[in-house]
Amino acid sequence: MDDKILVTRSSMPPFEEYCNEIKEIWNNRWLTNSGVKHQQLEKELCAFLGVSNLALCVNGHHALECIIETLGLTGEVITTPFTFVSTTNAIVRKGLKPVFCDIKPDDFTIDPEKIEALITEKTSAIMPVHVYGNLCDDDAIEKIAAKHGLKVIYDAAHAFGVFKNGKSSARLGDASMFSFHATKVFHSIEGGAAVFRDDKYYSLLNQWKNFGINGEALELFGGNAKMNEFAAAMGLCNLRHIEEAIASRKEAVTRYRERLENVRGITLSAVQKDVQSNYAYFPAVFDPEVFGFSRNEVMEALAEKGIGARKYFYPLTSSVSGFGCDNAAKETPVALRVSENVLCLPLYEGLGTENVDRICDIILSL
Ligand code: T4K
Repeated sequence: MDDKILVTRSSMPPFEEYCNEIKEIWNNRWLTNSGVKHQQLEKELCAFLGVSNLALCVNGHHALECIIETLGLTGEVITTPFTFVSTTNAIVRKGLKPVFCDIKPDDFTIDPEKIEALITEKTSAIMPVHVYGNLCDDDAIEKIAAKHGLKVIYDAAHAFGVFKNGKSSARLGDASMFSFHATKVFHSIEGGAAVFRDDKYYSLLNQWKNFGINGEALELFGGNAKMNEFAAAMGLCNLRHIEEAIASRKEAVTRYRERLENVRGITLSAVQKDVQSNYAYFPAVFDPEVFGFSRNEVMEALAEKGIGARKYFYPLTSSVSGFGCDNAAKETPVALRVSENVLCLPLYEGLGTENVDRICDIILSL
Protein backbone atom coordinates (compact mmCIF):
# COMPACT_ATOMS: atom_id res chain seq x y z
CA MET A 1 0.00 0.00 0.00
CA ASP A 2 1.18 3.54 -0.73
CA ASP A 3 1.92 5.86 2.24
CA LYS A 4 0.63 8.98 0.62
CA ILE A 5 -2.08 8.89 -2.00
CA LEU A 6 -2.86 11.96 -4.08
CA VAL A 7 -5.95 12.47 -6.21
CA THR A 8 -4.01 11.27 -9.20
CA ARG A 9 -0.51 10.29 -10.30
CA SER A 10 0.99 10.60 -13.76
CA SER A 11 1.38 7.41 -15.74
CA MET A 12 5.02 6.95 -16.72
CA PRO A 13 6.45 4.82 -19.53
CA PRO A 14 9.58 2.77 -18.78
CA PHE A 15 12.51 5.20 -18.39
CA GLU A 16 14.57 3.46 -21.10
CA GLU A 17 11.67 3.69 -23.52
CA TYR A 18 11.51 7.47 -23.16
CA CYS A 19 15.33 7.82 -23.39
CA ASN A 20 15.25 5.79 -26.55
CA GLU A 21 12.45 7.93 -27.97
CA ILE A 22 14.30 11.21 -27.40
CA LYS A 23 17.64 9.98 -28.85
CA GLU A 24 16.63 11.06 -32.33
CA ILE A 25 15.70 14.54 -31.04
CA TRP A 26 19.06 14.81 -29.30
CA ASN A 27 20.89 13.91 -32.47
CA ASN A 28 18.93 16.01 -34.95
CA ARG A 29 18.59 19.08 -32.65
CA TRP A 30 15.11 19.79 -33.99
CA LEU A 31 13.29 20.52 -30.73
CA THR A 32 9.97 22.07 -31.71
CA ASN A 33 7.96 23.57 -34.64
CA SER A 34 6.40 20.40 -36.02
CA GLY A 35 9.37 18.05 -35.81
CA VAL A 36 9.41 14.32 -36.52
CA LYS A 37 7.92 13.27 -33.16
CA HIS A 38 5.13 15.82 -33.49
CA GLN A 39 4.28 14.55 -36.96
CA GLN A 40 4.39 10.92 -35.87
CA LEU A 41 2.20 11.56 -32.81
CA GLU A 42 -0.44 13.36 -34.88
CA LYS A 43 -0.55 10.37 -37.24
CA GLU A 44 -0.75 7.80 -34.44
CA LEU A 45 -3.43 9.73 -32.55
CA CYS A 46 -5.55 10.03 -35.70
CA ALA A 47 -5.37 6.24 -36.08
CA PHE A 48 -6.18 5.61 -32.40
CA LEU A 49 -9.10 8.05 -32.33
CA GLY A 50 -10.44 7.16 -35.78
CA VAL A 51 -10.25 10.72 -37.14
CA SER A 52 -8.73 12.23 -40.28
CA ASN A 53 -7.26 15.36 -38.68
CA LEU A 54 -5.74 16.24 -35.30
CA ALA A 55 -3.60 19.26 -34.52
CA LEU A 56 -1.34 18.99 -31.49
CA CYS A 57 -1.06 22.01 -29.20
CA VAL A 58 0.99 23.10 -26.21
CA ASN A 59 -1.96 22.28 -23.90
CA GLY A 60 -5.67 21.70 -23.96
CA HIS A 61 -6.54 25.25 -22.97
CA HIS A 62 -4.76 26.83 -25.93
CA ALA A 63 -6.19 24.15 -28.22
CA LEU A 64 -9.65 25.37 -27.16
CA GLU A 65 -8.76 29.03 -27.73
CA CYS A 66 -7.38 28.15 -31.18
CA ILE A 67 -10.59 26.23 -32.02
CA ILE A 68 -12.66 29.30 -31.10
CA GLU A 69 -10.45 31.44 -33.35
CA THR A 70 -10.46 28.94 -36.19
CA LEU A 71 -14.25 28.61 -36.23
CA GLY A 72 -14.65 32.39 -35.89
CA LEU A 73 -17.17 32.23 -33.04
CA THR A 74 -18.91 35.44 -32.04
CA GLY A 75 -21.30 36.72 -29.36
CA GLU A 76 -22.58 34.13 -26.90
CA VAL A 77 -21.56 30.55 -26.25
CA ILE A 78 -23.77 28.18 -24.24
CA THR A 79 -21.71 26.08 -21.85
CA THR A 80 -21.82 24.69 -18.32
CA PRO A 81 -20.28 26.12 -15.16
CA PHE A 82 -19.47 22.62 -13.83
CA THR A 83 -16.03 22.25 -15.34
CA PHE A 84 -12.40 23.19 -14.86
CA VAL A 85 -12.18 26.96 -15.17
CA SER A 86 -10.25 26.64 -18.44
CA THR A 87 -13.46 26.11 -20.45
CA THR A 88 -15.03 29.38 -19.32
CA ASN A 89 -11.74 31.27 -19.41
CA ALA A 90 -11.21 30.32 -23.05
CA ILE A 91 -14.63 31.72 -23.98
CA VAL A 92 -14.11 34.97 -22.06
CA ARG A 93 -10.48 35.43 -23.16
CA LYS A 94 -11.63 35.25 -26.79
CA GLY A 95 -14.07 38.11 -26.19
CA LEU A 96 -17.22 35.97 -26.06
CA LYS A 97 -19.93 35.74 -23.43
CA PRO A 98 -20.46 32.43 -21.64
CA VAL A 99 -24.13 31.63 -21.08
CA PHE A 100 -24.45 28.98 -18.41
CA CYS A 101 -26.72 25.99 -18.80
CA ASP A 102 -27.48 23.52 -16.01
CA ILE A 103 -26.25 19.93 -15.93
CA LYS A 104 -27.94 16.56 -15.52
CA PRO A 105 -27.84 15.10 -12.01
CA ASP A 106 -26.88 11.59 -13.14
CA ASP A 107 -23.78 12.14 -15.28
CA PHE A 108 -23.08 15.87 -14.69
CA THR A 109 -23.01 16.77 -18.41
CA ILE A 110 -25.03 19.61 -19.97
CA ASP A 111 -28.81 19.12 -19.80
CA PRO A 112 -29.99 19.36 -23.43
CA GLU A 113 -33.54 20.12 -22.31
CA LYS A 114 -32.36 23.43 -20.89
CA ILE A 115 -30.32 24.62 -23.87
CA GLU A 116 -32.97 26.01 -26.22
CA ALA A 117 -34.31 28.52 -23.70
CA LEU A 118 -30.83 30.10 -23.58
CA ILE A 119 -30.42 30.63 -27.33
CA THR A 120 -30.57 34.25 -28.51
CA GLU A 121 -29.77 35.92 -31.82
CA LYS A 122 -26.22 36.38 -30.52
CA THR A 123 -25.55 32.68 -29.84
CA SER A 124 -22.92 31.20 -32.14
CA ALA A 125 -22.08 27.91 -30.45
CA ILE A 126 -22.69 25.33 -27.75
CA MET A 127 -19.63 24.21 -25.78
CA PRO A 128 -20.53 21.18 -23.66
CA VAL A 129 -18.01 19.35 -21.47
CA HIS A 130 -17.59 15.55 -21.36
CA VAL A 131 -16.95 15.97 -17.66
CA TYR A 132 -15.07 13.10 -15.92
CA GLY A 133 -15.07 11.34 -19.31
CA ASN A 134 -18.90 11.01 -19.29
CA LEU A 135 -20.09 11.68 -22.81
CA CYS A 136 -22.66 14.43 -23.36
CA ASP A 137 -25.95 13.58 -25.03
CA ASP A 138 -24.55 14.37 -28.46
CA ASP A 139 -27.66 13.34 -30.41
CA ALA A 140 -29.87 15.82 -28.56
CA ILE A 141 -27.26 18.59 -28.57
CA GLU A 142 -26.50 18.30 -32.24
CA LYS A 143 -30.19 18.26 -33.15
CA ILE A 144 -30.62 21.60 -31.35
CA ALA A 145 -27.46 22.99 -32.96
CA ALA A 146 -28.61 22.01 -36.44
CA LYS A 147 -32.06 23.57 -35.88
CA HIS A 148 -30.53 26.91 -34.83
CA GLY A 149 -27.42 26.92 -37.05
CA LEU A 150 -24.96 26.70 -34.16
CA LYS A 151 -21.52 25.11 -33.94
CA VAL A 152 -20.84 22.43 -31.31
CA ILE A 153 -17.40 22.36 -29.72
CA TYR A 154 -16.79 19.71 -27.09
CA ASP A 155 -14.42 20.23 -24.21
CA ALA A 156 -13.22 16.64 -24.34
CA ALA A 157 -10.29 17.24 -21.97
CA HIS A 158 -11.46 14.22 -19.94
CA ALA A 159 -12.67 12.02 -22.78
CA PHE A 160 -9.57 10.69 -24.48
CA GLY A 161 -10.11 7.04 -25.39
CA VAL A 162 -13.85 7.08 -24.68
CA PHE A 163 -15.99 5.37 -27.31
CA LYS A 164 -19.78 5.21 -27.76
CA ASN A 165 -20.98 2.16 -29.69
CA GLY A 166 -17.46 1.98 -31.12
CA LYS A 167 -17.46 5.64 -32.22
CA SER A 168 -14.69 7.74 -30.72
CA SER A 169 -15.52 10.82 -28.65
CA ALA A 170 -13.25 12.70 -31.07
CA ARG A 171 -15.83 12.29 -33.83
CA LEU A 172 -18.60 14.23 -32.10
CA GLY A 173 -19.58 17.82 -32.88
CA ASP A 174 -17.85 20.31 -35.18
CA ALA A 175 -14.71 20.21 -33.07
CA SER A 176 -13.27 18.70 -29.90
CA MET A 177 -10.46 19.71 -27.60
CA PHE A 178 -8.38 17.13 -25.73
CA SER A 179 -6.01 17.76 -22.84
CA PHE A 180 -2.82 15.75 -22.58
CA HIS A 181 -1.83 17.26 -19.23
CA ALA A 182 0.26 15.15 -16.82
CA THR A 183 -2.88 14.41 -14.77
CA LYS A 184 -4.84 12.93 -17.67
CA VAL A 185 -5.45 9.30 -18.69
CA PHE A 186 -3.17 9.91 -21.68
CA HIS A 187 -0.55 12.61 -21.38
CA SER A 188 2.41 14.27 -23.07
CA ILE A 189 3.53 16.09 -19.86
CA GLU A 190 1.74 19.24 -21.05
CA GLY A 191 -0.18 19.02 -24.27
CA GLY A 192 -3.49 19.03 -26.01
CA ALA A 193 -5.15 18.66 -29.38
CA ALA A 194 -7.88 20.05 -31.60
CA VAL A 195 -9.92 17.78 -33.85
CA PHE A 196 -12.39 19.01 -36.48
CA ARG A 197 -15.23 17.27 -38.26
CA ASP A 198 -14.20 19.16 -41.41
CA ASP A 199 -10.55 18.63 -42.42
CA LYS A 200 -10.36 22.12 -43.94
CA TYR A 201 -9.91 23.66 -40.48
CA TYR A 202 -6.70 21.74 -39.70
CA SER A 203 -4.35 24.07 -41.60
CA LEU A 204 -6.19 27.17 -40.34
CA LEU A 205 -5.75 26.00 -36.74
CA ASN A 206 -2.05 25.42 -37.44
CA GLN A 207 -1.86 29.05 -38.52
CA TRP A 208 -3.60 30.24 -35.34
CA LYS A 209 -1.21 28.21 -33.19
CA ASN A 210 1.86 29.54 -35.04
CA PHE A 211 1.53 33.36 -34.93
CA GLY A 212 -0.83 33.36 -37.93
CA ILE A 213 2.04 32.60 -40.29
CA ASN A 214 1.17 31.10 -43.67
CA GLY A 215 4.39 30.77 -45.66
CA GLU A 216 5.53 34.36 -46.11
CA ALA A 217 2.05 35.76 -45.56
CA LEU A 218 1.04 37.19 -42.19
CA GLU A 219 -2.71 36.81 -42.28
CA LEU A 220 -3.91 36.46 -38.69
CA PHE A 221 -3.01 37.68 -35.22
CA GLY A 222 -2.19 34.19 -34.03
CA GLY A 223 -0.34 33.23 -30.87
CA ASN A 224 2.11 30.46 -30.07
CA ALA A 225 0.52 27.20 -29.01
CA LYS A 226 2.93 24.63 -30.47
CA MET A 227 3.83 21.33 -28.83
CA ASN A 228 7.55 20.62 -28.47
CA GLU A 229 9.34 17.41 -29.46
CA PHE A 230 10.02 16.15 -25.92
CA ALA A 231 6.32 16.36 -25.11
CA ALA A 232 5.44 14.58 -28.36
CA ALA A 233 7.99 11.85 -27.52
CA MET A 234 6.30 11.32 -24.13
CA GLY A 235 2.97 11.10 -25.94
CA LEU A 236 4.32 8.44 -28.31
CA CYS A 237 5.55 6.35 -25.38
CA ASN A 238 2.34 6.70 -23.38
CA LEU A 239 0.18 5.85 -26.37
CA ARG A 240 1.89 2.42 -26.54
CA HIS A 241 0.67 1.75 -22.98
CA ILE A 242 -2.79 3.33 -23.07
CA GLU A 243 -4.69 0.02 -22.92
CA GLU A 244 -2.80 -1.03 -19.75
CA ALA A 245 -3.41 2.38 -18.17
CA ILE A 246 -7.16 2.21 -18.80
CA ALA A 247 -7.39 -1.42 -17.64
CA SER A 248 -5.65 -0.57 -14.36
CA ARG A 249 -8.01 2.38 -13.78
CA LYS A 250 -10.98 0.15 -14.56
CA GLU A 251 -9.88 -2.30 -11.86
CA ALA A 252 -9.82 0.51 -9.27
CA VAL A 253 -13.18 1.92 -10.38
CA THR A 254 -14.79 -1.51 -10.26
CA ARG A 255 -13.63 -1.90 -6.65
CA TYR A 256 -14.84 1.61 -5.70
CA ARG A 257 -18.25 0.78 -7.12
CA GLU A 258 -18.44 -2.53 -5.27
CA ARG A 259 -17.73 -0.74 -1.99
CA LEU A 260 -19.70 2.51 -2.43
CA GLU A 261 -22.51 1.82 -4.89
CA ASN A 262 -25.27 1.07 -2.41
CA VAL A 263 -24.27 3.32 0.45
CA ARG A 264 -27.07 5.64 1.51
CA GLY A 265 -26.16 9.28 1.01
CA ILE A 266 -23.45 8.62 -1.58
CA THR A 267 -24.33 9.05 -5.25
CA LEU A 268 -21.91 7.82 -7.87
CA SER A 269 -21.79 8.93 -11.47
CA ALA A 270 -24.22 6.91 -13.62
CA VAL A 271 -22.67 4.20 -15.78
CA GLN A 272 -23.40 5.26 -19.36
CA LYS A 273 -24.97 2.60 -21.57
CA ASP A 274 -23.06 1.78 -24.77
CA VAL A 275 -20.08 3.86 -23.61
CA GLN A 276 -16.60 2.38 -23.29
CA SER A 277 -15.18 4.50 -20.48
CA ASN A 278 -11.60 5.65 -19.93
CA TYR A 279 -12.14 5.77 -16.14
CA ALA A 280 -10.71 9.29 -15.96
CA TYR A 281 -12.09 10.40 -12.56
CA PHE A 282 -14.06 8.87 -9.71
CA PRO A 283 -16.54 11.46 -8.41
CA ALA A 284 -18.78 10.72 -5.41
CA VAL A 285 -21.55 13.10 -4.30
CA PHE A 286 -22.13 13.14 -0.53
CA ASP A 287 -25.52 14.14 0.83
CA PRO A 288 -24.70 15.30 4.37
CA GLU A 289 -28.30 14.89 5.56
CA VAL A 290 -28.39 11.23 4.60
CA PHE A 291 -24.73 10.18 4.79
CA GLY A 292 -24.19 12.07 8.01
CA PHE A 293 -21.00 13.81 6.87
CA SER A 294 -20.38 16.55 4.35
CA ARG A 295 -17.89 16.14 1.53
CA ASN A 296 -15.59 18.61 3.34
CA GLU A 297 -15.64 16.35 6.40
CA VAL A 298 -14.95 13.31 4.22
CA MET A 299 -12.09 15.17 2.55
CA GLU A 300 -10.60 16.13 5.92
CA ALA A 301 -10.89 12.56 7.26
CA LEU A 302 -9.04 11.27 4.21
CA ALA A 303 -6.42 14.04 4.44
CA GLU A 304 -5.68 13.06 8.06
CA LYS A 305 -4.67 9.63 6.74
CA GLY A 306 -2.50 11.08 3.95
CA ILE A 307 -5.10 10.71 1.20
CA GLY A 308 -5.74 13.63 -1.11
CA ALA A 309 -9.23 13.76 -2.57
CA ARG A 310 -10.16 16.90 -4.54
CA LYS A 311 -13.22 19.10 -5.04
CA TYR A 312 -13.34 18.79 -8.84
CA PHE A 313 -15.23 21.06 -9.65
CA TYR A 314 -15.76 23.70 -6.99
CA PRO A 315 -16.60 26.53 -7.16
CA LEU A 316 -18.73 26.82 -10.28
CA THR A 317 -16.86 28.72 -12.97
CA SER A 318 -19.81 31.13 -13.18
CA SER A 319 -18.85 32.38 -9.72
CA VAL A 320 -15.56 33.85 -10.93
CA SER A 321 -15.82 37.58 -10.41
CA GLY A 322 -15.68 39.62 -13.57
CA PHE A 323 -17.71 37.27 -15.77
CA GLY A 324 -20.75 39.43 -15.08
CA CYS A 325 -22.80 36.33 -14.26
CA ASP A 326 -23.51 36.96 -10.61
CA ASN A 327 -26.83 35.11 -10.60
CA ALA A 328 -25.64 32.24 -12.71
CA ALA A 329 -25.18 29.82 -9.80
CA LYS A 330 -28.84 30.25 -8.83
CA GLU A 331 -29.86 29.58 -12.43
CA THR A 332 -27.98 26.28 -12.50
CA PRO A 333 -29.24 24.64 -9.28
CA VAL A 334 -28.15 21.10 -10.16
CA ALA A 335 -24.62 22.24 -10.96
CA LEU A 336 -24.56 24.24 -7.72
CA ARG A 337 -25.68 21.27 -5.61
CA VAL A 338 -23.22 18.85 -7.23
CA SER A 339 -20.37 21.34 -6.96
CA GLU A 340 -21.03 21.82 -3.24
CA ASN A 341 -21.15 18.09 -2.48
CA VAL A 342 -18.83 16.31 -4.90
CA LEU A 343 -15.46 14.84 -4.12
CA CYS A 344 -13.16 13.14 -6.61
CA LEU A 345 -11.53 10.15 -4.95
CA PRO A 346 -7.99 9.15 -5.91
CA LEU A 347 -7.72 7.38 -9.23
CA TYR A 348 -4.68 6.55 -11.32
CA GLU A 349 -2.90 3.73 -13.08
CA GLY A 350 -1.46 1.40 -10.45
CA LEU A 351 -3.68 2.61 -7.57
CA GLY A 352 -4.75 -0.97 -6.96
CA THR A 353 -7.66 -2.49 -5.07
CA GLU A 354 -5.81 -2.51 -1.72
CA ASN A 355 -5.51 1.26 -1.76
CA VAL A 356 -9.12 1.62 -2.89
CA ASP A 357 -10.17 -0.56 0.04
CA ARG A 358 -8.16 1.61 2.41
CA ILE A 359 -9.88 4.75 1.10
CA CYS A 360 -13.34 3.16 1.27
CA ASP A 361 -12.68 1.84 4.79
CA ILE A 362 -11.98 5.39 5.99
CA ILE A 363 -15.12 6.76 4.34
CA LEU A 364 -17.35 3.95 5.55
CA SER A 365 -16.05 4.05 9.11
CA LEU A 366 -16.95 7.71 9.63
N1 T4K B 1 -11.06 21.54 -19.62
C1 T4K B 1 -11.17 20.67 -18.61
C2 T4K B 1 -12.51 20.08 -18.32
C3 T4K B 1 -10.05 20.34 -17.83
O1 T4K B 1 -10.17 19.48 -16.80
C4 T4K B 1 -8.80 20.92 -18.13
C5 T4K B 1 -7.65 20.63 -17.31
C6 T4K B 1 -8.72 21.79 -19.24
C7 T4K B 1 -9.89 22.10 -19.94
C8 T4K B 1 -7.44 22.45 -19.64
O2 T4K B 1 -6.50 21.51 -20.14
P1 T4K B 1 -4.91 21.80 -20.00
O3 T4K B 1 -4.67 23.18 -20.56
O4 T4K B 1 -4.53 21.70 -18.54
O5 T4K B 1 -4.26 20.74 -20.86
C9 T4K B 1 -5.20 19.94 -12.90
C10 T4K B 1 -4.56 20.12 -14.25
O6 T4K B 1 -3.52 21.09 -14.24
C11 T4K B 1 -5.52 20.45 -15.34
O7 T4K B 1 -4.88 20.05 -16.54
C12 T4K B 1 -6.80 19.67 -15.22
N2 T4K B 1 -7.79 20.06 -16.20
C13 T4K B 1 -7.39 19.88 -13.85
C14 T4K B 1 -8.68 19.13 -13.66
O8 T4K B 1 -6.47 19.38 -12.90
P2 T4K B 1 -4.82 21.07 -10.58
O9 T4K B 1 -4.55 22.48 -10.22
O10 T4K B 1 -5.84 20.33 -9.85
O11 T4K B 1 -3.47 20.20 -10.60
P3 T4K B 1 -2.47 19.85 -9.41
O12 T4K B 1 -1.14 20.42 -9.73
O13 T4K B 1 -3.08 20.17 -8.10
O14 T4K B 1 -2.34 18.26 -9.56
C15 T4K B 1 -3.33 17.37 -9.12
C16 T4K B 1 -2.65 16.07 -8.71
O15 T4K B 1 -2.07 15.45 -9.83
C17 T4K B 1 -1.52 16.22 -7.72
O16 T4K B 1 -2.03 16.14 -6.43
C18 T4K B 1 -0.58 15.08 -8.05
C19 T4K B 1 -0.86 14.77 -9.49
N3 T4K B 1 0.19 15.23 -10.40
C20 T4K B 1 0.25 16.56 -10.72
C21 T4K B 1 1.21 17.02 -11.59
C22 T4K B 1 1.27 18.46 -11.97
C23 T4K B 1 1.10 14.33 -10.91
O17 T4K B 1 1.05 13.14 -10.61
N4 T4K B 1 2.04 14.79 -11.79
C24 T4K B 1 2.14 16.09 -12.14
O18 T4K B 1 3.01 16.42 -12.97
O19 T4K B 1 -5.17 21.11 -12.14
